[in-house]
Amino acid sequence: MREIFDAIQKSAKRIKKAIDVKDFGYSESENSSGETQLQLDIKCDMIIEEEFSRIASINTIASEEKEEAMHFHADAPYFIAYDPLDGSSLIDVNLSVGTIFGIYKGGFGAENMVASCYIVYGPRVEIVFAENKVKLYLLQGDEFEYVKEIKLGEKGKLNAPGGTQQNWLPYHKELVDSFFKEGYRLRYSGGMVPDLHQILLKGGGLFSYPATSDKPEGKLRKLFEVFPFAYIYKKAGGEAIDGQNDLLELTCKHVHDTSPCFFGSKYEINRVKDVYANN
Ligand code: AFP
Repeated sequence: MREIFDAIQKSAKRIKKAIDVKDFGYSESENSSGETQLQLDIKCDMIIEEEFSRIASINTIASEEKEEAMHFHADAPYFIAYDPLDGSSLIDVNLSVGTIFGIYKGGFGAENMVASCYIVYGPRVEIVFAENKVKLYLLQGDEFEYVKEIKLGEKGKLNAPGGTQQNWLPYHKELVDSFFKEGYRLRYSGGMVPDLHQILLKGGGLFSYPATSDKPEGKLRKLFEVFPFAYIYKKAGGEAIDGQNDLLELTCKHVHDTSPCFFGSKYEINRVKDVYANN
């Protein structure tokens, strides 16, 4: 695991440099989710692929930018799914973006998850790595330094509701509104990494990306986005559900499967469970 964390740190530094250029343009191709790929998305994907290809303990990688998984070492234990540049449509307006990694042992699937990690590229570059504990690291000069362990409170103050309101189910809208009536503040940039990072570091709250009328299975991808953050939130003392079920109990049939998802501290997730159980 140490060599995987080292490869993630090297990737973070290289991706930070790749982001800091004037013009990166769009490529001719689309990714597996049908989105036009930024040349930068492809570049970040290649950086991570290159760093991981040097690690003997990695069996297979799957990237949001690649249609199929890529095999490295047949007898090695680790399978890594990653989103090289999540929220890349926010780059041109200079909002924070991130990279997400789900680390699995023996095969992809929530039941095999042994660690997860994300990088935030904002005013500062930070890494959050969760194995048994959730640890925050900050890039200082050319090295990442350990900052602290992250723990969620029982209840927070922030509400980050994803998806287009027009397509929310009525009871979901009532749920979101009820948090605002209770004094919760809206915090939503449209980047999963900074939005969930903010809730984690401010001690709690709720991030939701529900089933909507146009996307009944949600938007966010299980292996690259949903499972990694579920692992981190649970290890930090919070919870992560699809409305009813623990996200880490869901199965995943295809590399690019999606799921509705809710991440938060215990109080907010219990409220979600109550509403969704009765609808
Ligand atoms: P992009 O990578 O296309 O910018 O999408 C970002 C993202 O997958 C995730 O980072 C956000 O949480 C989510 O989409 C936001 O989606 P909505 O704009 O539909 O709320």
